Amino acid sequence: ELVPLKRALLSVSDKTGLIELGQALAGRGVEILSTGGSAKALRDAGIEVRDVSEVTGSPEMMDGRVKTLHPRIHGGLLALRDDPAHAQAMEDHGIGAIDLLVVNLYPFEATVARGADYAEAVENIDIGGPAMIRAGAKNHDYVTVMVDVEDYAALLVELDDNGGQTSRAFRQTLAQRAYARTAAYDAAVSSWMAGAIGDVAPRRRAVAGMLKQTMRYGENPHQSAAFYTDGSNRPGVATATQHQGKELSYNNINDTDAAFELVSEFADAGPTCVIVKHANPCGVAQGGTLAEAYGRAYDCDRVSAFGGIVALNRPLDEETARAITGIFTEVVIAPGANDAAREVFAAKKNLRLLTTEGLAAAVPGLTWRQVSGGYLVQDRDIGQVTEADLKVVTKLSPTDEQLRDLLFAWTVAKHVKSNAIVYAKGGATVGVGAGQMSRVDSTRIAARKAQDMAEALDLPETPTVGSVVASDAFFPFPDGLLAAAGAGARAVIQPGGSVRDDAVIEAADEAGLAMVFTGQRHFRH
Ligand code: 93A
Repeated sequence: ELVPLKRALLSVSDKTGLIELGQALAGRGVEILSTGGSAKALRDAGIEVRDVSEVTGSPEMMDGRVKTLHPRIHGGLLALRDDPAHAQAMEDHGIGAIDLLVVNLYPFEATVARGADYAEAVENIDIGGPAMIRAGAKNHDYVTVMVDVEDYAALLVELDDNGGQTSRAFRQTLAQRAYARTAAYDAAVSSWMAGAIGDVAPRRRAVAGMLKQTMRYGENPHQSAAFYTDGSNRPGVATATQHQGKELSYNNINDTDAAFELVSEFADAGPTCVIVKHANPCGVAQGGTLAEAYGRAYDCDRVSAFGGIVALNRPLDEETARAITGIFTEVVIAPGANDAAREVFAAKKNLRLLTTEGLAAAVPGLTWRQVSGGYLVQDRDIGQVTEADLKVVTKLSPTDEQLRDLLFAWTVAKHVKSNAIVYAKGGATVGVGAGQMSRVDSTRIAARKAQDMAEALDLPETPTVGSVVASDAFFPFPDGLLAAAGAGARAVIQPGGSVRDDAVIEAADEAGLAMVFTGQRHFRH
């Protein structure tokens, strides 16, 4: 568990903090090995250092291309100290254990960023550094690896806390960071090279994950595209089994993911169906059976459902399969499908059927998107709200049935592009307004779509009458709320938190609405 720190190898391009670290280590009696420039800097500061070349008995050569690539170094990093055969090999070959590795790679990214020519960029691809980092990180049972100046201080705290030793948890954390660094480093090299040789095809250029499929085109026919798995093997579109139909397109995959992520919110609920179009749900419903759930989801917006993606929260059965084949559908994804259902689908050659091993779990993770010159990274939105989180802010409280619908609408709204407005009634959406720049527009569009459906289906009244409404973020003004009331909504769920909350609550009271605040927002862009 706790490993004493006796011997360290310091080899850094960025020498920030090096002297302080060297002094602190030497002060703790740690033997320091180091490469050319790093050794000189330490020595100049009066710190005792052994040259790596002296340890290896081999000079740094080929302009430094070969300096640490030697069994005395890699054996010292990789040896399992407690394995008798490894210990014997160390003795036989004069290999000393290295307990701490501090490496800061050749500044490849900075070199290409300042517009260096091809030869200079190549010369700045560090080979020995990543090799040592990967070796030490693999052997984190014994070795501490630091690749970031920012971590130096934490090491000293760790040593002070543990009497000059490091804990396994500490070494693991640093090993994970180490692999993130070498992965990003090689990604930068590959990405620079793709640009340098003019090859920007996604299937060759993308470097994260494993290539699963190259596509005929991307979001549009003039864009090439590829699909990668991330190695997590989690249930989802990337790991699903496709039973029939054409190859999935870029947009199919994107939409199927949106549908599956949303239906997975209902893992513990009764039969639930989601229909997605252009990454937004156009119908979500629960029912006594899966077929009923599908029918109710379809009735929310029959026009948009045409050519949509259907996701189910339980295995596809025959009755549901028949209902789905009533219209043109691109993809169906479900955690399984029985033989009878598959037989029904077999007659529809183009319909893709995907089955997964269960639903997607709401586990923490990261999402990222590209912006010009960089990436935006954030936690996945796995925020969930339960009845206990809700705060009633109006004179009227929602009824039990309204409460169920409010939470249902809220969950759906989380998966609708902002500004999101979702009307629901009896466990089914009856109007969805997505992706508008103004919240009041989303409110009106959702209500108008419900009106359209009422006319198309010849319903006695618009489905939004007597409904509840969810808003993914607060109403900044009473206008959106009043538009929802005008459409017949009787209860409202929204995060709250606007400077004009008082005015919005007052408007709700005047309109005779019940309103609850969640205290949590679900923007989605
Ligand atoms: O040229 S290398 O790929 N060959 C090596 O064997 C090697 N060992 C360490 N680069 C190598 N390094 C890198 O040298 C380290 O990653 C670090 O960035 C740099 C430190 O060199 P110096 O101590 O001479 O400044």
